[in-house]
Amino acid sequence: MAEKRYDSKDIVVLEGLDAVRLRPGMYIGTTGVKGFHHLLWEIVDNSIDEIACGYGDIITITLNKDGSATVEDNGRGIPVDMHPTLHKSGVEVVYTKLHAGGKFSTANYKYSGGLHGVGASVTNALSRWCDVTVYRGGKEYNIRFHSPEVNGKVKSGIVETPLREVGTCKKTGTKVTFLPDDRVFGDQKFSFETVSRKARELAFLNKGLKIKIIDNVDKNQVFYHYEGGIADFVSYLVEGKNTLIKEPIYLTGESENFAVEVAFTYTDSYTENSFSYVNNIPTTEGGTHETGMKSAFTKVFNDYARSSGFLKDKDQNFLGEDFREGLTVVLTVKMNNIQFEGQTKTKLGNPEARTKVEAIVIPKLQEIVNDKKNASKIEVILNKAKGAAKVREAAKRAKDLTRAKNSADNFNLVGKLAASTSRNREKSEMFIVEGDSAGGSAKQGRDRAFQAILPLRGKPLNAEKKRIDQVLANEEIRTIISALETGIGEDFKLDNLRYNKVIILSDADQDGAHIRAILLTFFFRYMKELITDGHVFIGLPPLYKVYKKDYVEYVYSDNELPQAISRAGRGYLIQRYKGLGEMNPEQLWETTMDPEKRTLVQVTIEDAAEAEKMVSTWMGDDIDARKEYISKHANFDREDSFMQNYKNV
Ligand code: 28G
Repeated sequence: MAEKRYDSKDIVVLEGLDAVRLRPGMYIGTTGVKGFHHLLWEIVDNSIDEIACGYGDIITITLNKDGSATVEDNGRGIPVDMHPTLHKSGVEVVYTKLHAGGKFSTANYKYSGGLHGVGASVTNALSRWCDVTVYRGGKEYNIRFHSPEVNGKVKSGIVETPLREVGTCKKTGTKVTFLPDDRVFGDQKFSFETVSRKARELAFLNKGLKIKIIDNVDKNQVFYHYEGGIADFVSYLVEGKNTLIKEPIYLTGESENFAVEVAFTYTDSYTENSFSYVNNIPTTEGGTHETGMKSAFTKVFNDYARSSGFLKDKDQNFLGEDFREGLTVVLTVKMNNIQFEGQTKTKLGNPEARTKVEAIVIPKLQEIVNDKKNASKIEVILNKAKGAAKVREAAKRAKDLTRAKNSADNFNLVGKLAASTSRNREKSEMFIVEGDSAGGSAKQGRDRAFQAILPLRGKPLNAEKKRIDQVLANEEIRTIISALETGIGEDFKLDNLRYNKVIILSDADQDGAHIRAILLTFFFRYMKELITDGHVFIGLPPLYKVYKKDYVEYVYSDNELPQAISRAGRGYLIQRYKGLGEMNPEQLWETTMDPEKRTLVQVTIEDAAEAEKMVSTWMGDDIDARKEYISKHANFDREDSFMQNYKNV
């Protein structure tokens, strides 16, 4: 491409900076931490644009002791010649003119073939002072802006020292230092953590870009540089997880003024982890570009599954979601005139993004799946989708069955649930109890107004190789679903919850741990909010009874046993409870169910995620992995991590 000549006249502009100070929120969203750091990213954006145009490769960000920040790049340097109509230098125009309608940043004007972001003037407007040095054509230039108070009114970002030549130099580039105005932001400081995190993201998103951060306040520094770009990003995201594909799959393509990059891999988890961006801006709510990518994946993988015979004539196509179980993907597009939608304006709305992404990704992905070298990777993807589809179908069957049962008999709940008599949801609890005999004791010992009991018969879930789909088909699980009245999956409605606490009571042994893990996995996958909203608990039955005549103490962990013994004094006896079933109704009530005395562990989403991982290993096909996992993690005694930080609820 022939080198274009740019001059200050190329800068399109207009509108004064006082408007920015009047309503900062219009330009930077908030004047909180985010907006404060946004000042920095507006400047860094210009460096990135310059480097993306092919000029320079490194950005240095310095956090200074006086609270200011410095950004330097080794691009061409902002033009310093006079703008023909504005009669100002290019650099002054960049720092003092606001593009009309620059609401919520500048996003609309990037990626238009080297047009730099128009946000630098916003940063200047909201700074006490802003100092710009340009290294260009063998000379060093400086211009300084400030925001003084004149007649009780702040003048935003006006020239303090006009542009002048201050020396000679060999290098080229731009260096900007600015001090965020405490009259706008209060006494905030740049956070090395925050700056580093965003800088790393930018380094991932802009392959080859070097970013160095120097913190002169807390004496810290980092450097980011990723030759693999978003492929390295994906590797970073799956660090510490079990990947099913060694190296991430990467593809890229470009049509006129539209560029796409995709990198992805699969892990053994069941959740999707996707990140998308447009012009380096995160699209947290997704949008048309994501839709295009997803439909490209679905089409290409389904076509391949069909043509390779993985799907037989009688088989249905996979759904898109089947291909996203365990998927970690990063998508970035670069385009013009981006439109944001959604609750937080982080959803790409441009309809053409969908078709353009499809038009680029479909043929590139076809090339990849048809490449013999990738055969084993594609096999992994298809098998993962097959597993996902199986679970999806089983879940649907279970749901249909539950619906059918619910409508058939609305009041007497199915199975062996002993419902509570009060309809007070706030106070109501459902105990899921391991074993018929403990279930029987619990039914007799309970406060029947508020406590419901669902016994899990014998070992209904004992088979190690049961998959979650089989679990869903299990009658007790279906009873849980209908008893809670919330529905599952997409239909889940927390507002309909019949029992405010769901309490799992299982034995303190391997089988008990297994049942508990399966139940948590079920809640994790199909009723996640039940956990995140704090409704799921583990009941802690005692392990020992230390007693003698006229003395009884229940002991809930091995740790506490010695003290209990010494409290009891001479002549004590110990009963060790091997299971809940050994307790009579009164004992079970007193030790485990009475809200005044019992100990419950509230299940966190992390606990449930861990349980899910355990169950998938437990039920997976890799027998060695299963054995290793069980011996490593399944010591469900009271000293394990799960029981460590229990609290009374
Ligand atoms: C260090 C902190 C922030 C920048 C440049 C380089 C040019 C430029 C910046 O031009 C004017 C408007 C639209 C093209 C462009 C230099 C062409 C030739 C530049 C930065 C001209 C702005 N020579 N480097 N702006 N554009 N670095 N770093 O701000 O038409 S801003």
